[in-house]
Amino acid sequence: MSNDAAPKPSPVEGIKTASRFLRGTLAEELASDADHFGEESKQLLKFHGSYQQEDRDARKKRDKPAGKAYMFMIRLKLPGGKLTPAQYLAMDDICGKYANGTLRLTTRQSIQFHGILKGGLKASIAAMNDAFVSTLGACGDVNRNVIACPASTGDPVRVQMQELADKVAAHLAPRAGAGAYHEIWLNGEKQETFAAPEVAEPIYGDIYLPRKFKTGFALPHDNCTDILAQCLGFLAISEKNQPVGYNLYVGGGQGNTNSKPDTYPLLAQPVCFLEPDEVVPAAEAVVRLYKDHGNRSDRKRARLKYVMKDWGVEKFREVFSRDYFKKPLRPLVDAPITGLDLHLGWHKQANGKFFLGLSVENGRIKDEGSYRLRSGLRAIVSKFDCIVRISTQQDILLGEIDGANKAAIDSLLNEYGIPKPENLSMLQKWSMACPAIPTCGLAISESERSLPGLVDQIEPMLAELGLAGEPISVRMTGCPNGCARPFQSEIGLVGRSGSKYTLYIGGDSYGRRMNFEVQDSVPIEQLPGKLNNVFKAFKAERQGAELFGDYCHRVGLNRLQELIGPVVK
Ligand code: SRM
Ligand code: SF4
Repeated sequence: MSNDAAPKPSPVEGIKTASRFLRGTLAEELASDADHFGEESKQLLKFHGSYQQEDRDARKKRDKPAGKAYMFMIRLKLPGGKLTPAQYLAMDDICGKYANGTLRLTTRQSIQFHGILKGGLKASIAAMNDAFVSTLGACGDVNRNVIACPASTGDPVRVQMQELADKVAAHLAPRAGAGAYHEIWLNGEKQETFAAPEVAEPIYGDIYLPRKFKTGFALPHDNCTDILAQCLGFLAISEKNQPVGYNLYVGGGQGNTNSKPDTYPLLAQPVCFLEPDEVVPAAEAVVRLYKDHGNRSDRKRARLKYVMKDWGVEKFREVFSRDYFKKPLRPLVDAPITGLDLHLGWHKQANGKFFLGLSVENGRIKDEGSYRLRSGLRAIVSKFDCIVRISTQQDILLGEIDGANKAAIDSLLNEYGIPKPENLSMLQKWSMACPAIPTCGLAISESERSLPGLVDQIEPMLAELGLAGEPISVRMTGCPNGCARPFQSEIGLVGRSGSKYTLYIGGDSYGRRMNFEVQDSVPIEQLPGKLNNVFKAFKAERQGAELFGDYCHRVGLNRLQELIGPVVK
């Protein structure tokens, strides 16, 4: 037998090609009485924007091995995180009617709905589309939600960037898949605002991409979208506040698998400079390169970042330029990343109106006791007709607000118990957690439900040291897939098993650098004490206005390990 036989494609490859452009047997299974889908449909469902999940809390409570408590998550495709007031209010209605009464803002500027039962799936997706919001391609092996700085400042650079984000999203949206989507969820009706279904996929073909693909836009002084974590990144270059083009970055990603040492997070590499009208063709060219060269046999090593890693940036440039972009590449413009804006608080727009950024703890919009964020947002959006933008830090921005209404909105925030950003700790504003348990099937530890308690313990430590005003990013995930981008944060806490986390320290607040893995399997109760040792050393040894992550990076891994000490058994 020959050794050089092509590796066997993964089973998902077969499911995609046999699916007749994402149809499979989804319609039949949707119509059946079963409370869940079979394995093949479960894979195809992702392309339509939904994940089959299980209520993991219910699993723990059950005393007999009854069937799983199936439920579904739906994720919107929302380029740039933009919603009109009517669309936001429709999404709020849907979460109350079909889901668990919460909206979950994501790290890619989208909204997730959790806890939908199979019987409510079709009605939910139809209601989203009635509000002209699609879910097609929010998940699956296609270009995912395109992210771009959400600030509605109205400056020419952001305006162009946000328009290009829409264009890339539309260009890379599934076309034949749109036919399946309309048939299954919308009774064949075509939604006028979305691209018309086609009979074939002009870019993806019937095999789609080897794996998920992620695109982001950012500015050098405002990397709020973490573009170095993206498969494809466009960094806006401007002259005299006018957009002149984009530096192209390729090959970032966070996910890795504990049992596979050949998987790891990687930062995107700078490739070339593009003029604005080259952005869409370059996006298509990178996607086509990935389609042809990504690994289709091992889904754990199938992301574009591994093509970049295995080839190196020089070979990538050569193949990209010759075979896909089909033009010589222009040299990069010198434009280092120098900042990141959370866009919280009141800001003036170019048209004289205002936008207000509100910090949403771990992206969860809910009503709980006196904290009535969901009702408060509903009241503000309906009364003042504000546009809504979601940030990649899981926060919400309300825009197009008349200056005369600012005071009334501030008093509504008080009435609904919604904290103003200036009254929140820096730590809370700079923290993010993924959903993890009870909805995520891949979680090995808690995240969204654990981080707030940890933040509560760490805040007073920082305050006592006079460090409460420092921007220190803390990102927690329930497993190493990295959904809250923990490997680029100053403090990353990654679920290892149960209540133990791997502790990472030393990224920077602007997403330019990976952190160090400092200690594995740290029990959660030991984390505050260990971190406090590092905060104390930072306080004593920082140089000038050095930021926490920069200090940690400077002193290095050995010093950090010395500071945190061994795990206490
Ligand atoms: Fe993620 C899988 C949630 C952003 C890397 N992610 C999942 C799933 C769907 C679990 C699953 O496959 O069964 C999670 C659903 C949990 C739930 O109950 O809702 C999930 N990911 C999320 C969200 C909601 C986290 C959040 O706190 O907001 C984010 C939704 C983004 C969106 O709106 O599209 C989310 N996921 C990310 C990011 C951050 C980003 O894109 O900037 C990453 C790291 C970047 C990257 O892709 O490398 C990320 N998610 C993953 C991975 C690892 C992929 C890999 O390369 O190995 C998985 C697992 C997988 O794909 O097999 C995953
Ligand atoms: Fe689930 Fe892991 Fe992503 Fe958290 S990081 S949502 S646990 S896949």
